[in-house]
Amino acid sequence: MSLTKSVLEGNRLSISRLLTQVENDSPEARTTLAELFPHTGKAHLIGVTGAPGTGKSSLVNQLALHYRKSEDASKKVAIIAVDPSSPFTGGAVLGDRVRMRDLSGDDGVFIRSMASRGSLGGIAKTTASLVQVFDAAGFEIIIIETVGAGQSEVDIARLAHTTVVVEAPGLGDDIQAIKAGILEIADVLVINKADRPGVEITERALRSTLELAHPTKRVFRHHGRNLSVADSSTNQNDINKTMWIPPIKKTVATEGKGIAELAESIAKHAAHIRQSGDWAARDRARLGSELDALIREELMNRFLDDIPQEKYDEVVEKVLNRNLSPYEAVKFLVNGNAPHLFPLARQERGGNKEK
Ligand SMILES: Nc1nc2c(ncn2[C@@H]2O[C@H](COP(=O)(O)OP(=O)(O)OP(=O)(O)O)[C@@H](O)[C@H]2O)c(=O)[nH]1
Ligand SMILES: [Mg+2]
Repeated sequence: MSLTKSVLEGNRLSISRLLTQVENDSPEARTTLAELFPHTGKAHLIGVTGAPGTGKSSLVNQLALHYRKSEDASKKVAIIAVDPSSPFTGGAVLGDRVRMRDLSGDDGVFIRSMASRGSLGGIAKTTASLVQVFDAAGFEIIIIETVGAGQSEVDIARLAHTTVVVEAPGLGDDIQAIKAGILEIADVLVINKADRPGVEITERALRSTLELAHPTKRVFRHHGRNLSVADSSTNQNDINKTMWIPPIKKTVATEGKGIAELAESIAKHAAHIRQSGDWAARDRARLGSELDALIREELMNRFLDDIPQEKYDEVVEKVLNRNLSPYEAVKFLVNGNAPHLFPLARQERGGNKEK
C-alpha cells in the first residue's frame, strides 16, 4: 500500500515514518505531502504559547486527556511540541514524561516533539507540514505548543484557529507575555498554576492590559452611542455576535482543575470564528504565510544556484571593506547593477554607452 493511503487511514507507523521524512525535508516527503494536501483543512488548530515553564505542556496534556475522555471521545488529538527543550526550565522534560504516562497506549493521541534545531523559518515550515500530515490522517484537533520567547515562535501559534496564551502567577510585576507582546494574539488567556499565590494580582494586571491592548476592548459606536465593550448597559448579545472578548481562565494543570472550562472556551471560540468568517480568514492568512515562506526559499535557492561562489565571496569582501553597501551589493548580485564597482560586469553587459 502506498504511504499516502496508509497515512489517510491513520496508520500510526506510516504517520511516524512520514513525520521523520518531513523533518528531514526529503523529496519523498514532498510527494506524499502533495498527495495528502487535498485531504486537509478539516482540523481545528489550537496554538498554545506562553513564557517558559508556565505549564504549557502540562496543560496541553490535560486538554488532550479531556478531549479523549469527554463526550468527544471520537475526536483524535495530535500534539506538536515545538522547542520542547527550553533552556530556562527543566520542566518540559517532566511535562513530556507526564504526557507519555497518561496518554500512552491511546491510539487517538499522537505526540510529536520537535527539537528547535535549524532556523526559525525551518521550524515554521516543518510545523506547517506536520500539521498537514495530522490533518490528512484524520486528527480533528491539532495542538501546537510553542514557547512564547521569540517572534517566530509566537507567529507559529498565532496562525492557529484558536490561540491560547498561558500565564502563571509570580512572574513578577511585568507579566512576561506583555513584554513579549503576545497578549494581543490571545483568543483565550489562561492563568495556570492558580494554586500559587498572586493569582489575583496576575488577573488584575491581565485584565487592565487586555482593555488597553485588545482591539475589541476599544470604545466603539453602537446604535449611535459611544460604548465600551465592558459597558454592561448594552446588549451584550448584539456585540458578542461580531466581537470576541478573550476570556481569562484559571487552571491548575497538575491537578486537572479548570480544564473542562478551558476546553469550553476553546470550543466557543471555534464556533464564534466559524460564524464570523474569521476561521476562513485565518486559514487564508496561514496558507498565505506558508506560501510566502516557500517562495522565499525557492527564490533564494535559485539565486544561490545561479551565482558562482567566488563572485558571491568577492561581493561579500567588498561589503566588508566598505567598498559596497549591502543595498548596492544586492542590486549587483540580483540585477548585475553596480557598474562603477565592477568594470568587468559593465563590459560583459555591453555597457560604456555614456562614455
Ligand atoms: N504548582 C503548579 N505547578 C505546575 C502547574 N502546571 C505545571 N506545573 C509545573 O510547572 C513545571 C513546568 O511545567 P511544564 O508543563 O513543563 O511547562 P512548560 O510551559 O511546558 O515549560 P517549557 O516547555 O519549558 O516552556 C513542571 O514542574 C510542572 O509540574 C500548576 O498548575 N501548578
Ligand atoms: Mg513545554
